[in-house]
Amino acid sequence: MIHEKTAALLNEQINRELYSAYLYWDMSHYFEFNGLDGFANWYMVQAQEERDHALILYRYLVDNNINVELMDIEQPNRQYNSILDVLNTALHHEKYITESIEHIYTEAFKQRDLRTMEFLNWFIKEQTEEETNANNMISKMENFGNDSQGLYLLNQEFAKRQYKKPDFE
Ligand code: OFO
Repeated sequence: MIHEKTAALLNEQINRELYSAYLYWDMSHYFEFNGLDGFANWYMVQAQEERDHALILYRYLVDNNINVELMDIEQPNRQYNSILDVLNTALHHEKYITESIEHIYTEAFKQRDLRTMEFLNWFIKEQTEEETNANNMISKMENFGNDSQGLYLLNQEFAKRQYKKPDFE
């Protein structure tokens, strides 16, 4: 039995994941408009993954007979002043999402809700990957992105990212 407080937090997390999708879609658009189609691809794939995260949460709640409420999705902030500004915003956002997941886990733990704790383990692992990816993007940009040739190569690298369904069982 999922406690109503935990259910409400999971419901809110659907919205946070959809906002993540919206945020990365907006970042993709920023790069599209600045001639960096590889970066744009990387963030569009990320947006697709975030939508999947929302769907995984949705399915968990519905399968546990919880009535889901889909909420308004906030408009993302579009005022980026550099590539690094976008990449740092992404890292900052992922840290916020990690805290949010950990908060839900803590609530589930308080309620002795082993099922939800087990469910959230996947998200906890995923957040490590999300933060690592965001950190790597920043390091690569700082190390190699300062001249046009380096930026060109990074753009080519990021163009290779392909969407794949999450390995959630
Ligand atoms: Fe859903 O992990 Fe990023 O936000």
